[in-house]
Amino acid sequence: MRRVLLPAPRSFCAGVERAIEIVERLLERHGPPVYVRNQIVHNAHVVGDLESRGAVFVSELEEVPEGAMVVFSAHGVAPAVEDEARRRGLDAVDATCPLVTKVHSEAGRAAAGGDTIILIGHEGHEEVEGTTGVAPERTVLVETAADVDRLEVADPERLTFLAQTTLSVTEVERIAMALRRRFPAIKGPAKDDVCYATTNRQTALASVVDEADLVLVIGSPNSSNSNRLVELAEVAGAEAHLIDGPADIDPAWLTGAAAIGVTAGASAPPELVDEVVAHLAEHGPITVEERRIAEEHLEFLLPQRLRGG
Ligand code: 0CN
Ligand code: SF4
Repeated sequence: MRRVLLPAPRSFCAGVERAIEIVERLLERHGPPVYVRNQIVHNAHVVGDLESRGAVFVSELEEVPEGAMVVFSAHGVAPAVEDEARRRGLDAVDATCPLVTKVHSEAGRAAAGGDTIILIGHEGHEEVEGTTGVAPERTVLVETAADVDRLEVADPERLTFLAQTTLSVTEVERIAMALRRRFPAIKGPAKDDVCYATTNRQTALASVVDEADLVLVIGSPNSSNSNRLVELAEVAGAEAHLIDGPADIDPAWLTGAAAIGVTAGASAPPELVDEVVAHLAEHGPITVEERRIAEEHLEFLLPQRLRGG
């Protein structure tokens, strides 16, 4: 009998649920179209579903008609984008996760205090663009511990480091350590900026990965936190694949896999986990074991104008 191991927590986090609910409520109250700048969260199913209900995803504000409503995605936007929305007379609704907003506030505070900000993150990711945009002239991106050696800073006594919320916890710790070693006066978050959901999904997967021959991570290719789960499994020596859903499963992967770990990134809907497990059951008898390492009860308030009802 094949074992299916389900690490928990997995799938939607509080920030993703909030972002999706914002778009849903706007669709209900105002009817389509509701414009959304970038993918509301990095998941093809979520985006496809909202699109079918009247959401229109755009990559530039220019694509939004004058005076229309536009939602900013969970990953946050640079202040310049907010300014542009205001200039164009758009009605902007901010679905940025409050934990990303918190990093923006820290960036603002550090910059106001005259610090250079060392941002740990991946170049080109939307969250990095947004956080960098808080103080673009004062922010330097580092992606690896090796980047730390190459850093040139104006004043090593006036530095603050911050991080993208959806990175590998171990990798961020490694980079933070390299920063502290090279710049002993650097200020940084007490722990790190990697959010509770990213951390929990990594810890949960780590608790089962040694038992799994194969790990399936449900998530879309552009989802940072989902990719970090695949990496974690690979580093631990398991074969791992990122899948958008059951259709992506290659039957050849299942041959000889006696124990399969199935998890999902923070932007992947929980129904997809059920669908993947049902698909695995079609390939022979399975037992399903959930392994929970933490409970998540966090819920974020909706923007004021969307509360109630
Ligand atoms: O997959 P996501 O939409 O985003 P990243 O992991 O690529 O940052 O998950 C939600 C996370 C946020 C913000
Ligand atoms: Fe917020 Fe973390 Fe979820 Fe991103 S992964 S939306 S930062 S809770």
